[in-house]
Amino acid sequence: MELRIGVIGIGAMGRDHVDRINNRVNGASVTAISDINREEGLKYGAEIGAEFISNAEDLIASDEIDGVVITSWDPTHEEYVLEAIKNNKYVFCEKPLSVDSAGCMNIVNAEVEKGERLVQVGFMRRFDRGYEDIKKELDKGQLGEPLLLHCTHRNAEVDSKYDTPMAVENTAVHEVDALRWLLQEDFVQAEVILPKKQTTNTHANLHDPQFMLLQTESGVCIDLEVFVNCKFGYDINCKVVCENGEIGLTNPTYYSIKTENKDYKRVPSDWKERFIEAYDKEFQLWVDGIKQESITGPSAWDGYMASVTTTALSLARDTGEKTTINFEEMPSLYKQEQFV
Ligand code: ISE
Repeated sequence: MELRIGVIGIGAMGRDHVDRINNRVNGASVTAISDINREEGLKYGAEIGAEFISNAEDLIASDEIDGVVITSWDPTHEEYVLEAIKNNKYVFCEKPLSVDSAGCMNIVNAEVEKGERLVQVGFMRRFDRGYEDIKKELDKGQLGEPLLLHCTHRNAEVDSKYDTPMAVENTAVHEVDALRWLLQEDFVQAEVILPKKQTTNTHANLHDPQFMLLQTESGVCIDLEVFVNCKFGYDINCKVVCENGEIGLTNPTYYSIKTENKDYKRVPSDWKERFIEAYDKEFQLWVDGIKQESITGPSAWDGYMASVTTTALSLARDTGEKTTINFEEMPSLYKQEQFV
């Protein structure tokens, strides 16, 4: 049976997910969409053969929808996810699950009250072949205990709406989730250094680059450079220094060009290119999970833990001090698949 998916929010990310659900993921297609821009929604709906439902709550409640994808404006995520849970609908929500930790906790509580997982959060890095392979190697144990991680998250450039807090909330949040999953540990301390020397390619509301430090429960130290106007491409690096060796990501490239005494390799232009396979895999897992009535991808609890960590990073940046990360106890609903 082909699942009927409704997508709320048809900006760039929403359309990207519509394309993958309709063309690359098996077993589902987008049959309805909703967006605050009625004219765009009607036009796009006609283009992809999906019904346009102007009210997102009506889309969520519809008997003709088996799963909901939320790619709308961040402040609307919490309300739509809660609505989906109320209507017993499986829901895939792009990060952030909510704009704050209290909002994420509302979702955790609603799911716990239902007694089953309905929510998957869009942390796609866990599905990237590079991170998966690093995790497998670390789990084998031959490299010994991880001690330090050196990471970079570089975007070629950002627009003038991207400001200083977004470096944590929109960008570093990916490392926050992926590294917690990789190390199978929670973070306990955060610090942010705003280097005095900034790139001239930034603007008044954005401090760029930023340097972030996290420490896990067992004492693993992570440094993360977030540099969102690096100019040369989308460059994601993660090196794990262990007792008996080092393991790191390479940018997936499928060819190199040799010319004029140089050897060129492509650097991806953005996250949609760099993580295309990871996005496809996360959606296939979600669709298969709906069919099997068992959602196993990143959970509402993972969304909450990412939020408490980014909140601490933001506070650390604003105060210039090391900040302790505090979190609630994990409900048993999430225990069996913790860090899978
Ligand atoms: C963007 O929102 C994303 O989610 C990308 O993965 C990230 O690399 C980028 O920095 C964010 O702005």
